[in-house]
Amino acid sequence: MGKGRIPHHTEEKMSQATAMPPVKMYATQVCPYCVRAEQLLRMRGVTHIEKIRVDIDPAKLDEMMRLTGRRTVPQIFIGDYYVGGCDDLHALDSEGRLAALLSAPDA
Ligand SMILES: N[C@@H](CCC(=O)N[C@@H](CS)C(=O)NCC(=O)O)C(=O)O
Repeated sequence: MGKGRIPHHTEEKMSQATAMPPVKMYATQVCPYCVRAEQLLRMRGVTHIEKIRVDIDPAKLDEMMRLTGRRTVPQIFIGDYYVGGCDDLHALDSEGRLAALLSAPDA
């Protein structure tokens, strides 16, 4: 690392913090749909996903069901915007609306 440079991972977090709303995903450890959703988010430039593990925290499962009315994972939020699950995320992307959401300062 060059003199005066900040570590790469810190730069990533900072650039996302200024350019993107936070991305939150309710998930379980074994979950192919969560992996698929995460892959798409990464492809669209998301460097940090706050993962909330509903399989190890029943209170978080309750919270997820209260907020979304659903019990499957993933359940994804971009800022305050509720996206839905993996299929919903892909649909949003196909409609060309995901990039706009990710670039909104406060979705
Ligand atoms: N159509 C949903 C499917 C999600 C799904 O089936 N997730 C699995 C885990 S990968 C799940 O939550 N299964 C538990 C259940 O169906 O109750 C999506 O796109 O998110």
